[in-house]
Amino acid sequence: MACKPISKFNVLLVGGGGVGKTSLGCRLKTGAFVDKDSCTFGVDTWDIQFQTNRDDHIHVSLFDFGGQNRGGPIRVEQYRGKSADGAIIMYDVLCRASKKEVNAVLEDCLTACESIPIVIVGNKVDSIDEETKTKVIKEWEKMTKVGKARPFFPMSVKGNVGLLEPFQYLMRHLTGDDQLKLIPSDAPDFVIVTTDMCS
Ligand SMILES: Nc1nc2c(ncn2[C@@H]2O[C@H](COP(=O)(O)OP(=O)(O)OP(=O)(O)O)[C@@H](O)[C@H]2O)c(=O)[nH]1
Ligand SMILES: [Mg+2]
Repeated sequence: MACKPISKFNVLLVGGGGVGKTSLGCRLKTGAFVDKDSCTFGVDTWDIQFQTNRDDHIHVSLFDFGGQNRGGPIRVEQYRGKSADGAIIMYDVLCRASKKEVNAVLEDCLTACESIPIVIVGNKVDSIDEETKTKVIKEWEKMTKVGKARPFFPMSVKGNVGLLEPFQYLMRHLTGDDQLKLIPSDAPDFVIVTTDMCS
């Protein structure tokens, strides 16, 4: 059966060290959550196919940057080199230092790729209670209203919660289709279709 052509987008996945970026790439690609630290050196690429409600797929090259290295001009050049269509800035809701880094990372992204859509993800919400989670969301909503932040999405890679939302936001923006939905696969632990059926 003929498949519709696949839209392809490049997305930066950036933020401090240990916030869960590689865990997200791995979860989306394989369905697995690996509960151990393994620091990324340089940048890894995760090629992921998202199934959509339009009966097609969207291919995302997700560039997972190690967060241990400093930002600045080299980082900006590296971001620029990826011809990014969008970016996800991740922090760890338990780690103040990683939250503080968000602004600097946002600036680097904007310097490298001026007009791309950018979202912020607060990962590891499995480690906080509902009340704290609501507070975190409200804080970001306030900042977004006064133009000091970008859309915010809570996530738990470990708990498989909120993985699709930031991508759906970016893909809606990039395709201009605000009805677009990314569809989770039926398998309970797999959120994404990763087959290459249309390639
Ligand atoms: N509790 C909890 N732990 C998580 C979650 N996501 C990732 N982790 C853990 O956080 C640690 C760091 O995860 P990584 O994915 O390696 O973090 P990273 O952002 O890629 O780190 P760098 O490569 O150093 O930039 C690992 O021990 C993960 O198992 C989550 O949603 N909840
Ligand atoms: Mg990593």
